[in-house]
Amino acid sequence: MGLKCVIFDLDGVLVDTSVFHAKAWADLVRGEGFEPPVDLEDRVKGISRMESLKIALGENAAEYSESELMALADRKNACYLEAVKTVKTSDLYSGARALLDGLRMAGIKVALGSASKNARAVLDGLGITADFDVISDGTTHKRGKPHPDVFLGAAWMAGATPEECIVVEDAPAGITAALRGGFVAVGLGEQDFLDQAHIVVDSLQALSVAKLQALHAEYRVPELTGTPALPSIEIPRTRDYVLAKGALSASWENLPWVSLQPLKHETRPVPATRMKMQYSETALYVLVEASTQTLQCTIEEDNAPLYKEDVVEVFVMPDPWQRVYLEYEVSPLGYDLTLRVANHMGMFAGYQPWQMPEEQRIEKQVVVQGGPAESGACVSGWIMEIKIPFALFGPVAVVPPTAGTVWYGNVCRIDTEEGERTHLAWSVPSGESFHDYARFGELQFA
Ligand code: B16
Ligand code: MG
Repeated sequence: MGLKCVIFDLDGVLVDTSVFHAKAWADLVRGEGFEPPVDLEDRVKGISRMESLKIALGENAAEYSESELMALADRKNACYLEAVKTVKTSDLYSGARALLDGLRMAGIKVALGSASKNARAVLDGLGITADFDVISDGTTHKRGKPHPDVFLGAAWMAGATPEECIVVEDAPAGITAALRGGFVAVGLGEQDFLDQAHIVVDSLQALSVAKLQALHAEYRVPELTGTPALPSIEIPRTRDYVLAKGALSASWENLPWVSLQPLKHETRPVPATRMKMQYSETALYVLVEASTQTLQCTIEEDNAPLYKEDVVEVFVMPDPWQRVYLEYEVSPLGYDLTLRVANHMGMFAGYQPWQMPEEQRIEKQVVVQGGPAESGACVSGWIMEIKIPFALFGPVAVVPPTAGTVWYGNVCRIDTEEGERTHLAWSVPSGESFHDYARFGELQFA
């Protein structure tokens, strides 16, 4: 399967309009009597207009109503559009013209994947609108990066799957979006800033059609071919309830099960494992049914390394930008471990115990089926139901989520039989670690 389409980000990849965005935001914020963050330009790259405004205002955003914020965004946009009027053909980055021509001659589609609602005005100024087979931008997709929407839309319009495309991006949020969508991601800029990318180059001049084809062949993820890039689960709303010992809530009954898959290196028979989710005004509920033959669970205390034995692990990451997520582990005996993980693409700030006041505590119940709840016992499986209060995420997300909110997460499991460990996940990571948050699935609150 060859390279069918190259998707270019706009601001910072084809032209240096990032400075226009940053200046317009800084002028606006100073006009309001505040000082913008020093790293404003980097932080708004690829981020949608309203999210960028909140970054520019910082905690001062709380002083404004929604309609006032909209008015501020409109004012910034008017200034930005004034600046964009000056964009001309000679502003096109070096190497762009040759690359666009080369792709055209090679029959590879050229797409734009920009979060900007003003992308067409910029392309027109640069005189390159006709070079694009497909334009996917902020006018066609509401959610900006790090959501993969604009890239998935570009691939779809180009008649290609994500695995047949390459994304070229200058912003960390854009690289995350590309990886989330299952694309090969080429970073344009500095290695340290874009370390998530498959490869980073410092100029478009370093890219040619042959080089892009070689990168695509090297980094595309063959096992994703023909499958949706990332799973998503629609989480229905239910009334709030307290877990009842030994009895499951009737609200689970009509919800469909979703299966966990083995990680790609598994060769042994895979124990059937499935899960469901629902949410209330106050909490996310997760139900997991895990079949097994024998239990491996010698640890009999909370906050211990449960992942060394049979375990179910639930990951919840409300906001990919925060790079902080919940990891909650439960053993078949009902012992648990609650961790707050700060992870920037494999750079961990340790695994910190999540110290919770009472109202943030995760409720759980575990039932072993077909045998006694003890390590070494022959059983048929175990069921775990948990209730994760949204209050837990207060510091890292807007809570509670409401209809339309999208968070990210995963449900994983390790099962041990005769000393061999089998790893399963709802959203299969690209490597062996469950901490591949760029490949967490979408939790869609209905
Ligand atoms: P607008 P890209 C992004 O474009 C910019 O990098 C980002 O700074 C801007 O806030 C966003 O577009 C929305 O732009 O206000 O013009 O709709 O990098 O995805 O091409
Ligand atoms: Mg950009």
